Amino acid sequence: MSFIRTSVADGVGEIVLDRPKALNALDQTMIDDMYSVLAEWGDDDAIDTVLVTSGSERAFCAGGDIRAIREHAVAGEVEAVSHYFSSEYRLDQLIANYPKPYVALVDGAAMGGGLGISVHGEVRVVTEKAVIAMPEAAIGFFPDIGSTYFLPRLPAGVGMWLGLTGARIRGAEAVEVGLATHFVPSAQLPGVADRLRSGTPLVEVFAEHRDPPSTDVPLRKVGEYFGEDNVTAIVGGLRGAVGDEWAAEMVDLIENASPTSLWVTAAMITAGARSGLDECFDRELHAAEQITRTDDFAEGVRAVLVDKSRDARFEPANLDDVDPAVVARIIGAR
Ligand code: QUE
Repeated sequence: MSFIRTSVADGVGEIVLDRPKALNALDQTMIDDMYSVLAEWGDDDAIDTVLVTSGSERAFCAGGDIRAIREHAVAGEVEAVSHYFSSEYRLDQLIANYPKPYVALVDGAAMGGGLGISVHGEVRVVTEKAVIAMPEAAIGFFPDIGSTYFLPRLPAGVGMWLGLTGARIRGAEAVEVGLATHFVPSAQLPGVADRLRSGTPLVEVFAEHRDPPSTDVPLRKVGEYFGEDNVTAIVGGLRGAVGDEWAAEMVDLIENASPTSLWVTAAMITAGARSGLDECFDRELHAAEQITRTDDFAEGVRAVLVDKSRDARFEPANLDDVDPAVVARIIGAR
């Protein structure tokens, strides 16, 4: 049994993510299978373009196999945890440096690891059904999959906003902030996919899909509130915005997250702004190995994904009580 399907026709290699019961969350076998086929296709002259799609109506890919990682971490199986993240990030790096066009069609949820196998590609097509987020701080983890490279390169404050709040954005918004490259209405996506599969040049396929619908991403507010590196200052600014409903919603989202994760997230995004992609992945691997050993990670995954009770009790419970030395140890002094 395999959770990806592959096919080749007319110069196009297609990978269909097919683990619908887990919203296509990437388990170790999917990562290994995707890496092998992409490595092979990269050198195959019969393949000009790679297309990645989902066999699920609801999701492109919900993330990593976080429940399995939690089990390994709780059992002290640190090698399995390291192996998982190093192979996931190696796959993302292969996609980031892919020698031919890599096209992801995102017509449902794409979160965490799902962004790792789409955003690093050259072409990211989204629809109005795309739901995009980096929600890891709520499970005692942090935005990884190379996002510490691409988040700080989005418009002012957007990366910090998405990383700290886990806010969900839709397809048109993803194009507006630069996470996606093309918007296609969901009803037209099957036609676009078929034209891509028949080898129609990308410029031709997307010629009539140049303008995404307008959005109401509050870019001005995002820049104002999230345009700094200090989590306490960001939350202080949001709390001080009396009468601003949007700011209050963002405070609620942030309060749902692990305080330690919030500090780690902000520090990783800040550091990533001045690092190349490889350095970001190295830093993320170190941080992922460290943070998965914490009680907050076991507790956050329990509350959100295992029991689904959403009642995580993080320790410390307040941002101001997080020990900077703990954060420094997680991100690694480099
Ligand atoms: C943060 C995450 C993930 C998440 C929720 C978060 C994640 C992930 C899933 C997920 C969702 C549904 C499934 C599944 C996994 O949710 O990485 O198997 O059926 O994979 O707040 O990082």
